[in-house]
Amino acid sequence: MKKKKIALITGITGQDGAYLAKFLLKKNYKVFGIKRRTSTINTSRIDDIYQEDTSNKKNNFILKYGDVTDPANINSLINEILPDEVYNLAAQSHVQVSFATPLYTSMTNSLGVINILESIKELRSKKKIKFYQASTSEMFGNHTQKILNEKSNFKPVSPYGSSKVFAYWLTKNYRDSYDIFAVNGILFNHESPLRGETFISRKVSIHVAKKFLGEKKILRIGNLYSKRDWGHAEEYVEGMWKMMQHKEPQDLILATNKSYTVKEFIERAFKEINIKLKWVGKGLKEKAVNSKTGEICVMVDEKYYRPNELHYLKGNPQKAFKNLKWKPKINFNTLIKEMVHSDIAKFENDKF
Ligand code: NAP
Ligand code: G4F
Repeated sequence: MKKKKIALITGITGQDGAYLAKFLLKKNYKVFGIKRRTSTINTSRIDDIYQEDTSNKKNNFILKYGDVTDPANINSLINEILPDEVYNLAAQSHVQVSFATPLYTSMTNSLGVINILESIKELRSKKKIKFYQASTSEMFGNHTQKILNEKSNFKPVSPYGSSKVFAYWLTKNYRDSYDIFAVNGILFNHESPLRGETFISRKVSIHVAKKFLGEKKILRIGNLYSKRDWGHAEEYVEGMWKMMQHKEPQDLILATNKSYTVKEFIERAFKEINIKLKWVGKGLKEKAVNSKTGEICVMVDEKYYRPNELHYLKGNPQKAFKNLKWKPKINFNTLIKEMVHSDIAKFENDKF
């Protein structure tokens, strides 16, 4: 019988970690996830696949406590598990928060990568371990180029983006220097019902769902005019895996090649609950009212502006299509529909 492949996922409790773990279990992998100790339980995204009994040999999903900033912990876990593939999804992944916590963000997003790559390097005579790094479109910063590709240069505009550029180059350095199969997946924004609640897409879908269920609050929002290339996380984790199965390690973009403003996202989400928005005012005074009733639905709030903004993102996924046969199918409208209806179902029985 063919031996099961072993995957180790950092960032297992996050959006992508959860989708990737489920995807790999379906592919018959044994999956280990690294989870931080937290004062309140934060495993809701993976509770459906978690089994407590670690002695059961049929249990293919195992959680280990750890933190990518702790080299001793990472080294001992990689030595103990001896994975075939490591997917490094752990990050302080919120761009606005990275302006408030630049050092912590860099320790996790950059130095954490060194800890993993060093362990893989030290083990390479014993086992060839493949490495996936969760790189990001945020590395590109503001460009005049309308569609970004793998050759576009990096000029990040946030501590988060800068920390990820460092990690990108480390991944490439270890690949070139030590012949490690190490790849950067340069992923544009991807969302889902499992998206963190403070990212714009989920903040909006939760707000709209609660409004549908009777809540009266106003949605307070930052920059309405930045544009993002929004895909679905479930499709993107398949792309990660495909990159790791390719014969050559390659850094590839995953994106939809479509771009929409935050404003368009909000309009589309309200439309899902049959509210047509009418925008009035400008700048910090801009707001949206229900076009039928005049009720204020959305207001701009300076609190959500960033010290610097990445205004526009659109990626060209042609290379991933050609080399991996990876192509996103879920479009902007379908993504928003799924997110809003999932949150309506989630909050239907809750009091808020
Ligand atoms: P997410 O939901 O914010 O999840 C981040 C994960 O990293 C969580 O499990 C978090 O654990 C964990 N983590 C944070 N600091 C850690 C540390 N020091 N040690 C170990 N684990 C740590 O992010 P995501 O949306 O799933 O994204 C996954 C990865 O892809 C991230 O690296 C992100 O930067 C990158 N990325 C995301 C997108 C996107 O649009 N989603 C696009 C491009 C790249 P806790 O639950 O304990 O906080
Ligand atoms: O949803 P966001 O916070 O995502 P952002 O900054 O694009 O970063 C996400 O995508 C990156 C890939 O490009 C990832 F690497 C990163 O880890 C993360 O997953 O914000 C999207 C846009 C921004 O322009 C922001 O200024 O929405 C704007 N925005 C307006 N009001 C807001 C808000 N963003 C948030 N989070 N909250 C607001 O109230």
